[in-house]
Amino acid sequence: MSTVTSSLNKWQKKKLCSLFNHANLSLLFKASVHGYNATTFHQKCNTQGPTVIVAYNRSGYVFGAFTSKSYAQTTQKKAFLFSFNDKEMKEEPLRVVSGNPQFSFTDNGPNFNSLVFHYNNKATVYSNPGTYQFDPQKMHGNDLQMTEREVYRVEDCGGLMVKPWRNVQWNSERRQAVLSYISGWKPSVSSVKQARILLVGPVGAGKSSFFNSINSVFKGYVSMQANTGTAGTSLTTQTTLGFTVYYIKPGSSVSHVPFSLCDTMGLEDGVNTGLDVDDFATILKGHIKDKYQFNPLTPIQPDSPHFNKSPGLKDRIHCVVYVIDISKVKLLSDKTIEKFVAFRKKANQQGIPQLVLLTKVDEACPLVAEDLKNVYQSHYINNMMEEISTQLGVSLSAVVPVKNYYRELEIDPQTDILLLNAVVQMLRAAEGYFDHFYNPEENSVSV
Ligand SMILES: Nc1nc2c(ncn2[C@@H]2O[C@H](COP(=O)(O)OP(=O)(O)O)[C@@H](O)[C@H]2O)c(=O)[nH]1
Ligand SMILES: [Mg+2]
Repeated sequence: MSTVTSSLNKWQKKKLCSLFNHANLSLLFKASVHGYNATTFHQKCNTQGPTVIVAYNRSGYVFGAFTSKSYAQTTQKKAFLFSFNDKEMKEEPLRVVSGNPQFSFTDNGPNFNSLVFHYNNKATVYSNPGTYQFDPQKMHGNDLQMTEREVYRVEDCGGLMVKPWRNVQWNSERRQAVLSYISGWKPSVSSVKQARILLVGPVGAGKSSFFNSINSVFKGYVSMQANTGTAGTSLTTQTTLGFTVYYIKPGSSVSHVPFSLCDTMGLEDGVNTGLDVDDFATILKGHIKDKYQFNPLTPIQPDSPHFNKSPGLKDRIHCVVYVIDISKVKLLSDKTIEKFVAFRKKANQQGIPQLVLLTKVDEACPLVAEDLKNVYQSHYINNMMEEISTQLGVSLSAVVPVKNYYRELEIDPQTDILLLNAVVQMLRAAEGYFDHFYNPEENSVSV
């Protein structure tokens, strides 16, 4: 049997693998061997789990698309497009157009609305940017004639380390102990009853789900108080543009837990979209009141009824948490990173401690999906935590992974423990703010 070999050169393979944390790419289909034939294509590729399709054109572009589930599977997939070009190695060696899966599967083959790689049994692609807003020039140089097309199965996440690199006690005693610790925690400043924790991150990162999850841990049952879902679905403006302060009341108690979670609109990277850096700074200082609706075109004005003119220490943000989907760490655009860095600068100026919360660890690594206790043994999770720590310039100790409740009906001790550990880190960070930046004698913040 002849071996079908990949047309990717070493550099191209490395670039591509970096998107999948050095997963193995196993070649399933190659047009020059199997033909530009839809029947063979479907036979070889339809039920292969995560795959990446790669097209090569005469102009030297290598471009394609990833889907997280089998082509033929109708349940929701994650998908993204990518493109690179040998000639541009120095400038923009790899471009990724991320986004919600806008994918349909037709007789022709996978359609990433609208980039169709297998089209009319010919060596051409159909390209007409639709839901995926790609620039055709950058994607394929407007050259739709393919010299080759391949499909690879994306395999594995790097396996497990022998020992976990952070120690977590996964038993129910520990869960109870952490719950009691948090419930009994108090800010060291008497005028503040609750640490105010701000959640910021791209739409769909899991900010609202994180609040729901923490609320569920304290309630003792899964509660979906905050609306969740990704952009493009039936979200109301209130959910996408609002600033909401959430307080949590444990099921067994009359008083609230000693922290509140502030959910904000998404941090998108376009002009006049997403949370503005000035609005962010205004939130940090405590000027923005609960239920404010952001206007991406203009920052909040001091005459707004939602503008608190003289915020106290209790209204300020005591800890900022950047929420990021862990499987998107490699896909963050330069613009998004720049925005995070601008936010970090503002928070640093005000001496506010910051953490990174990496969500969806279950989705990112199958070994963690199988058993959450593998979270600190997964090479993939470890790599992503290190990567984001470098990208955003935060120490690794400030990066915490979680799995949110998002489809479960019952809480589960392991999920709870990881979530509670994240809260402990947030409270410790907030404590640092009170210790370092608050002068009780002057009753003021010294920044
Ligand atoms: N697998 C998985 N999915 C999650 C997790 N957290 C959130 N999600 C999903 O991601 C979607 C977007 O989350 P959401 O909380 O609305 O994001 P937000 O825009 O940051 O508030 C939700 O509909 C959930 O289905 C997680 O930890 N694991
Ligand atoms: Mg939300």
